[in-house]
Amino acid sequence: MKFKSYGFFLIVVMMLYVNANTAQASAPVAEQVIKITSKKFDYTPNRITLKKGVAVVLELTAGDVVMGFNAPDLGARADIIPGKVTRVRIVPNKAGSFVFFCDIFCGSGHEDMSGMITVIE
Ligand SMILES: [Cu+2]
Repeated sequence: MKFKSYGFFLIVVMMLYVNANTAQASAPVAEQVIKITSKKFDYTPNRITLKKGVAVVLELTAGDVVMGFNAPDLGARADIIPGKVTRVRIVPNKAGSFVFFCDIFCGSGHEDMSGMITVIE
């Protein structure tokens, strides 16, 4: 009887061990999410620092009217529709400072609606 329960204990330990290892191997690495809100004529935040080669997801929302988000040097562009969350995934492949701006006319002040993404090594 004593031997039997010891065997059961061993099996449980083995199952936990296997389970722990599988969980470790298959757990996806969560990508950092950065929320950016836009309204006439600002992005908040308008300065973002990313790491080269590290993927992030920008969650863009618009407070009042349809806005654009365009970071041409990083190959990222999207329309931001009020009431919707627009997700843009960026994997920066070069270090430097890159401008992003609104490319949908949203009123007088639109031309100054921009921000900066700094990518560090
Ligand atoms: Cu605009």
